[in-house]
Amino acid sequence: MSDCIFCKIVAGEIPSDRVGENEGAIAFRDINPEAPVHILVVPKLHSKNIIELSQNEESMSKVMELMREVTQRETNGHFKFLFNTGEEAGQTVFHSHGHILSQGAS
Ligand code: DGP
Repeated sequence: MSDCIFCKIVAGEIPSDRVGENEGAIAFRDINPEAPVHILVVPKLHSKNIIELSQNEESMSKVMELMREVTQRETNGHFKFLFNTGEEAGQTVFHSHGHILSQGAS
C-alpha cells in the first residue's frame, strides 16, 4: 500500500534499525521504545491487523519464526509479544505488527 509507513519500511524507502529478517517478515526497533528492548515484527505482506494476518498462514508463520529468532538473541526468554488491534486498543499503524517488549538479554 503506497501510503503505509510500514510498507515503506519493508521496501527500504524509510530507514529503520533492523534486527532481523526472513522471507516473509522484518524486525526493527520501535522509534518510541516503551521498554529496554522494544522491537516490532512486521509481515512483508500488508495486512491491517492480527485478525487479517492470521488468515494468511504463510505470512503468520514467518512472523512467528522471526519472533522466535529475535527473542532468542535480544531477550532472556522473558518478554511480551503484543498486537494492539483497533484504535480503541491503541493501534496507530494499520499494518499488522507484533511488539516484543523485554528488559533485555542479561
Ligand atoms: P501501535 O500503536 O501498536 O500501532 O504501534 C505502532 C508503533 O510503531 C509505535 O510504538 C511507534 C512505532 N513507529 C511508528 N512509526 C515508526 C517509524 O517510522 N519507525 C519505527 N522504527 N517505529 C515506528
